[in-house]
Amino acid sequence: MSPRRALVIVDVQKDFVDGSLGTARGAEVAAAISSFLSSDANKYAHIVGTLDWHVDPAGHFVAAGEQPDYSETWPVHCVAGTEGATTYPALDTSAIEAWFRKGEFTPAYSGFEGHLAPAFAEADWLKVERKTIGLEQWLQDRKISHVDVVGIATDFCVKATALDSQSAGFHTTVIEQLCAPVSDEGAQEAFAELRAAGVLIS
Ligand code: VGL
Repeated sequence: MSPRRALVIVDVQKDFVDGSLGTARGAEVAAAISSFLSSDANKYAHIVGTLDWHVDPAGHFVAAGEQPDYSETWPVHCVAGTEGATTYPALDTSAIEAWFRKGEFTPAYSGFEGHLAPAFAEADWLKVERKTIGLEQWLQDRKISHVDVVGIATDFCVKATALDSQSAGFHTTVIEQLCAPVSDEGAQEAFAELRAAGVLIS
């Protein structure tokens, strides 16, 4: 069977570009993903996005008066329903077919912890708990064999998403030029870990 490829675009949200957790290359990467989509979208059977979407994410946000460690505790970011959680305007979202939200009530770095964003009103979403389908099942239902991962941040959510993708059995590639890291050092460590797990870096 010929490969069926999906593109997973991770967390290209305002807070991760120029908001409370901005990344040096976030804006450039958002634009680069858009131009990649204009030339290469037809390579993919499906294109989806993930969103960090926090309501009350248990210890993920730094406590009042303390400093974030930028590893487990972070400045407040991507609060559900706020401007900072929306996609960065330079990202062309027109080819993105479905959105998977993660992190409502726990820290969640991997898009595979996400669930399909419901089509009903925002206020209702906060009252229902994750009754929608997860990313792995969604991709399996569509007979996807190969997953490419791009987005923000290389060393956190891109890494976690690609590792979960590979261990769910999808042949997984991270496209380095379409990812922005929190730190360059972190990105190098992430690539080593990803390669060791069998993920391709292109
Ligand atoms: C992320 C830090 C905290 C990410 C999310 O999207 O990579 N990084 N929360």
